Amino acid sequence: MISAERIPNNVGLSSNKRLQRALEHWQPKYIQWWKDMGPQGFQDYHQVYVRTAISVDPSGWAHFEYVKLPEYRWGIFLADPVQDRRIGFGDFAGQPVWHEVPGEFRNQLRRLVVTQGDTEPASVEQQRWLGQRCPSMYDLRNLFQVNVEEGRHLWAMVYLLHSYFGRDGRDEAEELLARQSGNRDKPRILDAFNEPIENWLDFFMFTMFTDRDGKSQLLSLSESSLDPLSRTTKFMLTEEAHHMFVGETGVARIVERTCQLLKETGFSEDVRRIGGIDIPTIQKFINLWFSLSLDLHGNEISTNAASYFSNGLKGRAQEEKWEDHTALETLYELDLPANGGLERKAVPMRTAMNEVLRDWYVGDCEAGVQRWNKIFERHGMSERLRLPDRKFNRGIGMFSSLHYDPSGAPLSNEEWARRKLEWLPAASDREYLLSIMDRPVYEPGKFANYIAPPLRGINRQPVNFEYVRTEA
Ligand code: BYC
Repeated sequence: MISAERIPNNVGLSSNKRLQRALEHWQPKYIQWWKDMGPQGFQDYHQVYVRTAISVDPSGWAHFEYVKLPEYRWGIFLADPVQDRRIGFGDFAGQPVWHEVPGEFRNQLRRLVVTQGDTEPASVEQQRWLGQRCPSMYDLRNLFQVNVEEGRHLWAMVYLLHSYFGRDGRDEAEELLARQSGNRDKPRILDAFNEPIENWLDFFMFTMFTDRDGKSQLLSLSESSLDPLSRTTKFMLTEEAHHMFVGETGVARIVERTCQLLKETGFSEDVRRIGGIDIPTIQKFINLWFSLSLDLHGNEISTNAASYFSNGLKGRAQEEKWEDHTALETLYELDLPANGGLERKAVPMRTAMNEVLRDWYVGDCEAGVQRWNKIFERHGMSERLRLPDRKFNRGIGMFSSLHYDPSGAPLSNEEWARRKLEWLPAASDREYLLSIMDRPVYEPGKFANYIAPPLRGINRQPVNFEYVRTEA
């Protein structure tokens, strides 16, 4: 039986019979999906020290407790309403925001909500074996925190589908549990969410780069004229920050440990021989996940993106920072492939909205990479990590049929085929990573050899706190 107590919410669930009925039908399927496709081996006997939002105020928000994963209280939260909120961009700028879905934009909005919703369970599916290879109990707990919150983000999108999109919405909510990451017949919608995440370097890069796409897409959806969508995504953003923290600090701790290992051996050893992760491998995983996540922003020139903007469905990240909110007269300059080279062209700003968001995204990623490079500086080392050129390894957009190296130099098909594993993970790199991760570290306060401990624990607990415990 669905009750507001089991499902913390600020959407008036206890008085909304229609939503209760819809969730009564959907929730058991969700729990079944979570058990089948969620963290493998940690469903029945483990309690995890997680943050569970029990209300939106700061005390409810920072509530930590031990929970068995299937008993996590997935809730439905919206950010506080803004009085007299007005549409901030596009053709209807200045008009009051919508509290219901306008019929003419129903399909477009549903598509956006479904695409967003699809990524959430996909990521849980991708990560479901990682607990068996964790580098520490601290990391295990962080993985599960990310997983339950992605689950909650699915709930958020399902809330929108059930509440605002009628029968179609209910069908889409079921489909969100039917598609499966990497499944040949019923794959997840966006490509990056069909890639396996089998080792912890993949996981940290995913939470650094792909969750950051989550941030840029949620920022742009939080500008939406559809007020419930805006308020839902604003609330999701508060959780996204922790996911990127997990990714950024995870890679930082690997870099730190690699530097330590190199130093200990007087820079004379191949770091792999002493169980560390070498810098070229770290760089390859940056190249992979950054390029996959660039693809998630869609085509450089997109009539879909233009019409999302015109209709006020999806804005730019931090739309208030832009001066012209109609973007009707403005142009956007970008390099397009032409005659075997590149040509700088100006296109109508509205058609370039995916690229505008990608700009924001690249800047945000760049800042993170610079923070990693500070670790080398601190160790007095000259090595540096870098983002590959935007044209590198693209599967979506104008550069997807062309090849470039990480510095952006064009390559023939043959050169690309011959050299791509210099820049992207090879099967042997993955085998090596699995070999150093094959034994999980479950002892509190202990860390795998390839990663440094974090600077501090979660919620002011010590690093050696028992973040995951087995039921007596
Ligand atoms: N893979 O005009 P375009 C997150 C398709 S991550 C496969 O650019 P549009 C999270 C596209 O469907 C954030 N196909 O497309 C992170 C279209 O197909 P059709 C997720 C792709 O519609 C970590 C065609 O190409 N949020 O939250 O503007 C863990 C034309 O392209 C891809 C959102 O995605 C791709 N990568 O699509 C957990 C926000 N890219 O119709 C969670 C909602 C494009 O021609 N979605 N196509 O058959 C959107 O805003 C937009 O749908 C897109 C771009 C940004 C995805």
